[in-house]
Amino acid sequence: RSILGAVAAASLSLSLGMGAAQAQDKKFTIALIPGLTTDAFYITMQKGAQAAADALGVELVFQGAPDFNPVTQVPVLDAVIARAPDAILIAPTDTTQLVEPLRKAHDAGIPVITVDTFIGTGQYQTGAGDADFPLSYIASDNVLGGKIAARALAAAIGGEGKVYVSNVKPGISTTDQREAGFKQAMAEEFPNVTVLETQFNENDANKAASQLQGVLAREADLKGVFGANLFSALGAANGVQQAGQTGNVKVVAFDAPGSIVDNLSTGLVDVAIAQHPAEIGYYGVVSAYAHLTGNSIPVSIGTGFTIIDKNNVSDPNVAKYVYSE
Ligand code: T6T
Repeated sequence: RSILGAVAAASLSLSLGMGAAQAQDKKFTIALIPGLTTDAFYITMQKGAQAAADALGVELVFQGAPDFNPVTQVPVLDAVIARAPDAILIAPTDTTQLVEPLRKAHDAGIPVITVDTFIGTGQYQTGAGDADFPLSYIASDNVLGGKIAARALAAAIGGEGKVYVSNVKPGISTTDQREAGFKQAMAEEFPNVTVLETQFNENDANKAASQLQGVLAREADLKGVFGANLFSALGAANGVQQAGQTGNVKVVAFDAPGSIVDNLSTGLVDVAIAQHPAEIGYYGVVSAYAHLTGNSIPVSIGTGFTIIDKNNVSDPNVAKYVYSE
């Protein structure tokens, strides 16, 4: 390496506050614990995290549970803590039930960053001493996402009629916030839309499909449904199709796996709101690395959305946000 190159590298290291030897010699291990492993959203997040890990020479460990549930996620977290990684990135599956399990990591000196979901209020590093110990929260703006969904569904149904939210279960920060944003926008902006009682499906698309048919049996003039995450949306859309109501009952989907996006052209799904999970994973690893090399990091990082419908779905700049399976 030229002297100039060495000087440039050294001054970069210094300006970022990291010792050059530390930055070059230590290979960090960063664990990523998703909400569940078999979900295109988290598979896409893993890809983004791996891209950052490769660029930074970090070892990424991806370890999760087969379903979105604190009962199965906490043992995975305990096993990861026992391996003493240099940092933990986690999508906590419950705002309260993951607080004490994650405090164990914090008490063991392992930095915690939450990705996608948060614990407590999601306000970290406030000095409140409750669930404020994670260093950063990296995610979509889920309240805004719910408002976007409300506006899209209201437009699809012509601004009036009955709709409901197909959701997972209370206690998950992301889907709680999407429902809140959806209801707020409907109440403030669309007085002629009636939002019926939320149907909770425990992240089971089959349950979401039968709930759609149940609501339709009770409310024959149902106009639309907002699926607040991948499995809620997929199930609701399947329910509409099975009921022979494609195009009559409008579907706005949060998340954008191929199985949802493929249904835009058939008219079964009107709009898919793609999150940018690869960016969440990427910035998760970059932030952990920055912290581990002596830099301060933002307490929250917001990633964006891409709104997909039948008119833009084949644009490569849109299609690149369809999730990996
Ligand atoms: O919608 C995503 C994620 O943001 C949410 O926290 C849980 O569900 C998904 O993983 C989709 O299945």
